Amino acid sequence: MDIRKQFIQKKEELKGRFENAIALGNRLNEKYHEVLSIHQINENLQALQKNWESERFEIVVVGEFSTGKSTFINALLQREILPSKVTPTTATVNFIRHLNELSNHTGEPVAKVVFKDGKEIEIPYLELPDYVTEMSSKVNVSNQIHHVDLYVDSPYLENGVVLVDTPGLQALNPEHEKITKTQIKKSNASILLFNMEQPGKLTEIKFLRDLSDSIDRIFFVANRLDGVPADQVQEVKDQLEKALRENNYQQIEESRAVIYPLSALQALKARDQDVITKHWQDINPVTLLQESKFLLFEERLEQYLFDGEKTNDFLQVPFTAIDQFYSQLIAEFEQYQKNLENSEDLEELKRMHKLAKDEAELRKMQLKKEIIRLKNLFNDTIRANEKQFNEDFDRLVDMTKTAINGIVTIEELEDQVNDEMEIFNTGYQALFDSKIYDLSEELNRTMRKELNEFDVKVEASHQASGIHLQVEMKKAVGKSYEEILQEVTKQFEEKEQDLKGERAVLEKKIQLETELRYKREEKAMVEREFQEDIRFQEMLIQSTPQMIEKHGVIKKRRFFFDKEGFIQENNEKYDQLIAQKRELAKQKKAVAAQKLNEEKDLQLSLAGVSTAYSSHEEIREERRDMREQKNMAIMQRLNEQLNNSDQQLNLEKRKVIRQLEMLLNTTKREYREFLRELDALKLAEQKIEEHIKKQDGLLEDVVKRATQLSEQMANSQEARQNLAKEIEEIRHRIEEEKILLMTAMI
Ligand SMILES: Nc1nc2c(ncn2[C@@H]2O[C@H](COP(=O)(O)OP(=O)(O)OP(=O)(O)O)[C@@H](O)[C@H]2O)c(=O)[nH]1
Ligand SMILES: [Mg+2]
Repeated sequence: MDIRKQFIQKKEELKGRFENAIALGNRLNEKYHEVLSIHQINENLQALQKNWESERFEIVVVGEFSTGKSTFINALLQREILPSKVTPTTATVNFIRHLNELSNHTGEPVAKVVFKDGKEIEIPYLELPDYVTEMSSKVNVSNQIHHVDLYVDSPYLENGVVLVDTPGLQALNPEHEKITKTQIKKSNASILLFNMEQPGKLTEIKFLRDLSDSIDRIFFVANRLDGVPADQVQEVKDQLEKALRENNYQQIEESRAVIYPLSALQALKARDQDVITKHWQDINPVTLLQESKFLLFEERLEQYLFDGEKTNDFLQVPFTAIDQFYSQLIAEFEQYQKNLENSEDLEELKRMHKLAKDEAELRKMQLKKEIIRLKNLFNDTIRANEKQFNEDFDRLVDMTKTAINGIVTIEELEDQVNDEMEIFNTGYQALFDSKIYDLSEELNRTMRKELNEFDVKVEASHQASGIHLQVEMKKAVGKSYEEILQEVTKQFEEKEQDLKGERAVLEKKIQLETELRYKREEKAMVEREFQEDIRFQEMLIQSTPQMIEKHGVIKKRRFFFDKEGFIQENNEKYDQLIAQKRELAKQKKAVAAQKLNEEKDLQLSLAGVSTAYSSHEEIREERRDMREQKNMAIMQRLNEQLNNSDQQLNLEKRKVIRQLEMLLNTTKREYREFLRELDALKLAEQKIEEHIKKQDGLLEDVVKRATQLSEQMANSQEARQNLAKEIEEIRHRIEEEKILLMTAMI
C-alpha cells in the first residue's frame, strides 16, 4: 500500500496545484477581463481538473470459467464479496466500486442491476447470487442482465479503483464479450487468469486475438499454485511463458510475457478467516499469505497502477495542463504586449516550437504501436486464409473419402480410385488457386485500409503438386458354383463309393438270408415227410389186425360156418408197400442230409458277408445325411468366398484411405509452406516496412521544423527585450509559478 499512499499524496498535492493555478487565473481575470479573454482559459483548466479527479483505475479480470476470477477479486478485497463455486458461477459482468460513489448509502453493500432492456433495479447485497450467478432461479442472468454495479466499502477500492469480474470466457455471450473487451480496452490493467493445474489447454490466449491495442496492459496470472507440487512450479511457469511468447494470436513483447503464479484461495483464506476451505484451517495466516505468493503480484499490480508508466502519465497531466495554462496566460499577455508594441511574434514561435516537439514525441509513440498493429493485422489475414483453406480442403477430402467408402466392389474400387483422385486433384488445384486469389484480395482489402499505397499480387508460382495414389489390388480368386460343386463332390466321392459298396454287400446278404430261409423250409419239409413215412411204417408194423385190414394190407377171409374169423395171409402188396416206403424214407433222409449241408454252406457264406447296415432304409438315411453335408459344405464355401471378397474390399478401401490421408497431410503442409515462402508476402512486408520508413521520414520533418523554430526563436530574442514593464512583471510571476511547477515535476 506504500506505493498507493505515495500516489495519493502526489494526487493531493497536484490537486493543490490545480487550485492555485485556477485561483491565479481568477485573480488575473478579475483585473484584466476587459482587455484579455482569460475567462475561457480558466474554465478549460477547471473542466480538465474535474475530469482528472474522476479518473478511474479499472482492473478487469478474465479467464476460463472456474479459474478463480471471483476468488482472486475477493482476495484483493480481503473479503468474500463475490460468490464463487466449483461449478461455472459468474454469469454477468460485475463492476465492483466503492460505496462512496453512491451519494446516499447506509454503509451496507448495495448492488444495482442493469437489464439489457434498460431497466435498472437496486437489490440488497444478500440477493446478489440471484442476479450474478448461473444458479439463479429468479432470472436468466446471462440473457437478461447487461451488467451489475456492486458498491462495497473496501479500502482497496478507494481512490477510484474499480474491479471488474467477468463470466468464464467459454460462457461469454456476445454482449458480455463486447462489454468485457471494451472494458479491457478502456481499463488501466487487465488480468488474464490461467489455471496452473491445467497448463496445457490455454484456450484463453485466443481471446487476445483482437486486443492488440491493450496487450501492453494485460497481466498474466496463473492461479491455483497450491495445486502444483513445489518441484514442478518453475517448469509449469516456463511452459506457460513459452506458450505466451510463441502464441499464434497476438504478438507479446518478450518482457511482458511473464507469468505470476499464485493461489488466490490461500490469499483469501489468510485475509478472511471466515472463509471455509478444505485445508489450511490451522496454518498461521501470515505463513499462508506468504505461501500464496499473492503479495508478489499484488505489489506488482499496485506498482503498475500507481507507479507505472500510465500513472506517471496521469500524474503528468496536471503539470502539462497547468504548464499549458500558464503558457496560454503568458501568450495572452504577450499578445497584449505585441499589440502594444507590435513586436516580433516570439511567443507564437515558441508555441509552434513546443507543438512541433510534442508532435514529434506523439508520432514516435504512435509509430511503435502501429508497427505491432499492422504486423498483427497482416498475420491475421494470412492465418485466416490458411484456416479457410484448411476447412475447404477438409471438405474436399471428406467428399473423396465418402466417394471411396461408397464403392461396393473391388473392381469398382480399382477403377474409381484413380478417377476420384483426378477429381480431387482438379478440386485441389482449383482450391489452391482460388485461396491464393482470395489471399491477394483480402490482403489488399484489409491492408489498403491502413496503407493507401498497399497493392500486392499474390500469385501461385507453382502448380499444386497433386496427389497420385498407386492402388494395387490383389484380387481374391473367386470360384464358380460349378467348380465348388465339383470340389465338394470330389470330397464326398469316397464316402459315396463306400456307401455304394456297402449297399451291394447288403443286397448280397439279404439274398443269402432269403436263400437260407428257403433252404430251411425245404429241409423242414423233407424232414417232416420223412418223419411221416417213418411213423406210417411204424404204425403199420405195430398195427392191430383191424388196422392192417383197414389199410388193406391184410386180406380178410371168411371161414366156413357162420363163425366169423380171419385168416391172416401175407399180403404181397403190403410187403411191397413197406419196402417202397423204406426205400423212400432212405432217400428222404439223404435229401434231408443234403439240405442240411446246403444250409450249413449258406450259413457259412452268410457269416462271410459283413456290413454295418441292416437295411436299405439305413443306407438311404446315411445318403440323405451325406447330401445334406455336401450342400452345407457348398453353402459354406460360397459364403466364405463372399466374406473374403467383402473383407478384401474393406481392407483395400482402408489402405487407399490411409494412403490418401498420409498424402493429404503433406498437402496441407504444402500450402502452409507455400504461404510462408510466398514472394508476394515478403513484398507485402516490405510495403509495411516502407510505410514505416515513410512515417519515420515524416517524423524527421517534424523534428527538423521544431529545430528551425527554436533557431527563429533565438533570433527573436532581441525583440523580446522591448516588452512592456507591467506585462513583464505579470509574465514574470507566471513564469515563476511555472518554474516552481517544473521543479516539482522533476
Ligand atoms: N485450490 C484452489 N482453489 C481455488 C483457487 N482459486 C479458486 N479456487 C476454487 O475454484 C472454484 C472456482 O472459483 P471461482 O472464483 O468461482 O472461479 P471463477 O473463475 O470466478 O469461475 P466462474 O465465475 O464460474 O467463471 C471455487 O471452488 C474456488 O474455491 C486457488 O487458488 N486454489
Ligand atoms: Mg466467477
